[in-house]
Amino acid sequence: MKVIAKFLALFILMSSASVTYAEENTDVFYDDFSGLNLDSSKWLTAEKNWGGTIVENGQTVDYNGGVIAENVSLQNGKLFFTGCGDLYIGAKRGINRNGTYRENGKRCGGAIATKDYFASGSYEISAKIAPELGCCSAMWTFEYEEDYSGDTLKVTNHEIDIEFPGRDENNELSLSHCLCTTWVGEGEDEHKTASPYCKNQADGKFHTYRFDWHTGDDGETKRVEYYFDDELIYTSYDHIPTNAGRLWLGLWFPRYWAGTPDFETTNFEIDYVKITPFHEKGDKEQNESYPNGGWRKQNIVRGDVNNDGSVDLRDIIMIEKREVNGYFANADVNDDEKTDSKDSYIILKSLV
Ligand SMILES: [Ca+2]
Ligand SMILES: [Ca+2]
Ligand SMILES: [Ca+2]
Repeated sequence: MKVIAKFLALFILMSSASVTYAEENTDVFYDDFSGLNLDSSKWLTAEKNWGGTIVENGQTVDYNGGVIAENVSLQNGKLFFTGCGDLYIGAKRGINRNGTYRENGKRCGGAIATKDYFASGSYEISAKIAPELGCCSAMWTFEYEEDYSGDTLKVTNHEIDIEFPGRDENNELSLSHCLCTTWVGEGEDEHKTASPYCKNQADGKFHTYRFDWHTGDDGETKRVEYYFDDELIYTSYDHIPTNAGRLWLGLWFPRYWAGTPDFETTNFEIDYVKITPFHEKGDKEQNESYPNGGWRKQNIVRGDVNNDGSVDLRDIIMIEKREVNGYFANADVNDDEKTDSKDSYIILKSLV
């Protein structure tokens, strides 16, 4: 009984602390990724494939295995995007562009996006990028429209990117450089990419990635300023988006410009995300053509092993009795492709 009373006291303390915080920050989006699961009131989990095709054994196939919900997990207050490389032989299966599952999980990553749309503002992400070449650690805003009213299809693509790896002075792949791109469309003359030097970002430490997006206002020129660890590394004044977009975070496998993923798995980790809107006059409403496509319909609920909608002791007992069956991803809360007492312990901790 003493232990329960202690847990109860701790629980009350924690709940009252979070209420105070929420009241002070009505306009700011913030998530520090505590708990076992993504906050589904804030985030969508992507399940889709992009990045082009290659010819393999005479067949045209998608180059990568897309992004899947199984590669998105929360542990110890961090959000993990797992990337499965060419040497991966585990149980996960990637997804093709046509929605079918692949034979293996190679070149398969994970991605999420905010449910809400944001325009001008300061976007700050504390992250530890994947230290491997062959995959891309990415943070980006995105708004996409297709207009069929004229003779030719007109695509609007308002986007701001932070992508690793970048390119060094000799055009070699580099994790000490970052691709910073601003977009308003998909044409060659509708985006601008720079690859500034930003010190070694694959040093195994968390760094703060921030961009201040100005859509234009009295005394504010349209521009995007990129700050890493509070140091200005680049400013773009060209092709600056104005339409509100979703903020995406993820790890994926580009076909030609990131290198070869000759590893089993790697991780892109996020500690927190904070968006502080500026509400500048240049902000425009979003008008996305496909806002509801490409998301995981039924979320994986980590810890809810028996899939009854709640995480409790019954779920822990199922793991201890090795009865996880069809809900493997729900039970494998630490994403090590095993279900054992390590998972039960994490779930137990989450209940107090
Ligand atoms: Ca955190
Ligand atoms: Ca349950
Ligand atoms: Ca596990």
